[in-house]
Amino acid sequence: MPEAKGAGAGEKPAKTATYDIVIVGAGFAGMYMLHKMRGMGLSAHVYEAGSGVGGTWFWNRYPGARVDVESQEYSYSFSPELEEDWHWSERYAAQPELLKYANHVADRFDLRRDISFNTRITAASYDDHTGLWRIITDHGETITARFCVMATGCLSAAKTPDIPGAGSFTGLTLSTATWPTEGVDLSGKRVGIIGTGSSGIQTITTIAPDVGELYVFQRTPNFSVPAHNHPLDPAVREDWLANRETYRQQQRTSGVGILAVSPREGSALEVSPEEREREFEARWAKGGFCLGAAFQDVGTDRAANDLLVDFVANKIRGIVKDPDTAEKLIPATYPYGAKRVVVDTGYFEVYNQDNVHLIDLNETPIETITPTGIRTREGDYELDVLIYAIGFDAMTGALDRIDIRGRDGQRLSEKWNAGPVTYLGLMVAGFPNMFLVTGPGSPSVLSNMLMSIEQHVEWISDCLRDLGERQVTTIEATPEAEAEWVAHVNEVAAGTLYLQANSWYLGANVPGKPRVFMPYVGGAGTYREKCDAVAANDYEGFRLSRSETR
Ligand code: NA7
Repeated sequence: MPEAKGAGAGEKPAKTATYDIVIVGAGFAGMYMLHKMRGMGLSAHVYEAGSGVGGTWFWNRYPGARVDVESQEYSYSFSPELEEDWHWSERYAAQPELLKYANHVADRFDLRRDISFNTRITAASYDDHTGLWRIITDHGETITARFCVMATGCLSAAKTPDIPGAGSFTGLTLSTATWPTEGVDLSGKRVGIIGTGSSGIQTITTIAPDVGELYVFQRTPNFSVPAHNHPLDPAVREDWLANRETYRQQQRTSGVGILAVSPREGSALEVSPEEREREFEARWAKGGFCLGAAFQDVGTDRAANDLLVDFVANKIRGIVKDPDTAEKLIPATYPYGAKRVVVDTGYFEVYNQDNVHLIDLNETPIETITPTGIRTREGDYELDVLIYAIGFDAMTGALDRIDIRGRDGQRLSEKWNAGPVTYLGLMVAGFPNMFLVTGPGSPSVLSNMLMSIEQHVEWISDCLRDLGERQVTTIEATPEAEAEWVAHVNEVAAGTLYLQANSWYLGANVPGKPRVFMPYVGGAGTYREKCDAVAANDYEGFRLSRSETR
C-alpha cells in the first residue's frame, strides 16, 4: 500500500507516495503489468496521461482505425476465462471494439483503482544513494518506487508537423493520433490529408465516400494489401477456443507471433513463375500480412523481393483506373515490407472516385500551409479541414519526452544520442531497476504486440519474484552485455532488406534522429528463448546486488 507522507507545519502539502513499482502507461502493457504485480502481492501504481485505459486504442480514434492482426491473435492470452467470455465481432477489430476490450479487461480485473488517469510522468530519476526511483507527475506529485516499468508504447509520441506555415491554417486542423472523442462531421467538406501510412490510408478509405473533395498529399507511396475484413465466423472462434493452448504455444514460438502470416519455406527465385504467381494470388486473396511471408527470401533477397513488388504493382494497376494515378501509388524506391505494410479495406479503389485527388509531393512539394489550405509548387488547394497523418517518433519518442536519469544523473536521451541501446530491449545499463516493455532491441513492432507485451510483462514479473526470493534489490544490465546485444540486433538487421527504406523502424521519419534499426528482427520465438535462457543462467548479462536501504 502507498505510504502518504505528511507536510510540515506551514508547508504546502506536497503529494508523495511510495510503491514497490511504478508503471508508466495504461495501455495493454501497463494494464497487464499491474495485474501481475498485484497477483504477486507487490504494491504497484499506474500513471496514465489519458483519461482512460487502452493506450494506442485510446488515442487513435480516427475514422477507420483498425488493428492489422487478426482479432483473436491480437488479444491477451493470460486468462482463458477472458478469452472465452470475450467475443470479437470482426476478423480485424476496429478501434471502438479494441477500446471496449481494454475497458472490459480493466473492469474484469478491477484495475482502475490503482491507475491515476490524466496524469503525465514528466521525470524519473534514480537515486544512487537510496537505490530508489523518484518519479514526478505533471501535477507536481512525487512518487518513490524501487522499480519503474516504462509501458509507454512504441507508437505513442505523435510527431508535430514540421511543415512551413503549419499552425497558420484557419480551418479545422486534425491529427489522426489525437482525433476528437466526439468525432467530426466531414460530410461535404473539402479535406486535405498529409500522410499515407496506416493512419492516413485507413482514414482516407473511410472518409472518401462522405467528404466533398479529398486531397491526398503523398510523399512516399506505401505497400498496402487487402484485409478482407468481415464479421468473425463463429467457426473460427470455436476452433480458436478448442485449440487455444496449441495456437498460443505456436504463436509464442513463431517468428512474429501471428499464425495467420503462415510463413512458407523456400525461395521465390527457385519456383516456376506460375507457382510463384499462384502463391502470391492465394495470399492476396487471404489478405493481411501473409503476403510478405509467401517465400522465405522475400525479406532478405532483393531479387526475390522485386518479384513481390511487381505483383503488388500489377494489382494496383488493375484496381486504379487512371494509369497516371496508379503509377504514383506504386512504391518503387524501397523493398516490400521494409516500411510497415498497410492492411486496408478498399484503399486503392477510392482513387476511382471523382472526388479523390492524389497529389504527389515528389513532383509538387508543399511550399507552405496557408490560412486557407496548402500551397504546393503548382498551386493552392483551398480546404475546410486539414488532417495530419504524419506518424510517430517511434520506439524512443515517448521515453525521450520524460526526463529520465539513471546513475550519476545520466540522461537517457543523452545516452541514446546516437540511437537507443538496451540489453534485450528490457533494460539499459546505468538505469538500474528500470524495465522497458517492448523497448528498442526487442521484437516489439515487428511482432504481434500483444504477444510481445505478455512475454515482457511475464519475464519482468518472474524476474522480480526471483529477486525478491533472493533478497536482491537491484538489477542492472552490464555495459558489456548491452553492447553485445546491440551488435547482435544490428547484425541481424543487416542481413535483411529493412535498411533499404527510410522507415520509422530506423528513425528516418524524424529529422535529426539517428538512423539506427530499432526493433529486433531475429524472430520472436528465438528472442523468447534467449530471454528465458538469460534468466535461467542466473540473469546472465545483468548485475544483481543488495542495497543497504531495502
Ligand atoms: P507512418 O507510417 O509513419 O506514416 C506517416 C506518413 O506521413 C508517411 O506517409 C509519411 O511520409 C508522411 N509524412 C510525414 N511527415 C511528412 C511531411 N512533413 N510531409 C509529407 N508527408 C509526411 O505513421 P502512421 O501513423 O500512418 O502509422 C504508424 C504505425 O501505426 C503503422 O505503421 C502501424 O504499425 C500502426 P514518408 O513515408 O515519411 O515519406
